[in-house]
Amino acid sequence: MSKKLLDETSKFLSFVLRHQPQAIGLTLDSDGWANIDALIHGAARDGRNLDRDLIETVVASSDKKRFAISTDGLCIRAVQGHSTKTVELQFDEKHPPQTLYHGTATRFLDSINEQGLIPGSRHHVHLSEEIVTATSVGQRYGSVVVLAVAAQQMQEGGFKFYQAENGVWLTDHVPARFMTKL
Ligand code: HQG
Repeated sequence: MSKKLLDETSKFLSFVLRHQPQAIGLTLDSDGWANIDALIHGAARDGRNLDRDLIETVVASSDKKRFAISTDGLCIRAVQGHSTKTVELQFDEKHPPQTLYHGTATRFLDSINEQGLIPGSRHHVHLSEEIVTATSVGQRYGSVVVLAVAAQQMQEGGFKFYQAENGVWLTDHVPARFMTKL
């Protein structure tokens, strides 16, 4: 299987499992699970040739472990990053490390200083444990800046933190007073 096919399929799975399942007539349950046969069927209607082997290879090789297959093997979901309103993943609250990082573009800084970090179209603000990860996330939007977030201090102040299966940290909002520019 070529890397190109795996990358394209990963992007397609992110699109339908996080954002627009309806684009291929797919239904996700409130925990984000989609039936794999229905996914293959819906993708075929869209002219996309998915099969179980390809899906499993994408799940196993995803650099960020974006997807999970259910223990009975019947369903697949994205483990974080959703914008679709029909899904509400249940995350357990967790104690974050002292500092987490968020990579963004310099052109967003004025707005971030005003409003803090907000989820945008996704359900949460995404934070990383590693500066290098935050840097590559921010680079997607242009000239990158990494913000250090005083996560423990936030939690002591009543803010909630969650961690997705793939290690990405999630919170609802980061007020500007908890952030320092690196
Ligand atoms: C910015 C990738 C203006 C925010 C990554 C970001 C991540 C503001 C953008 C995951 C703002 C939202 C998520 C404010 C936040 N004013 N801009 N007040 N507050 N922003 O893509 O964190 O490869 O929704 O800084 O690894 O970039 O898709 O979030 O630049 O985990 O698996 O608004 O996506 O994962 O962008 O990335 P996004 P993100 P995948």
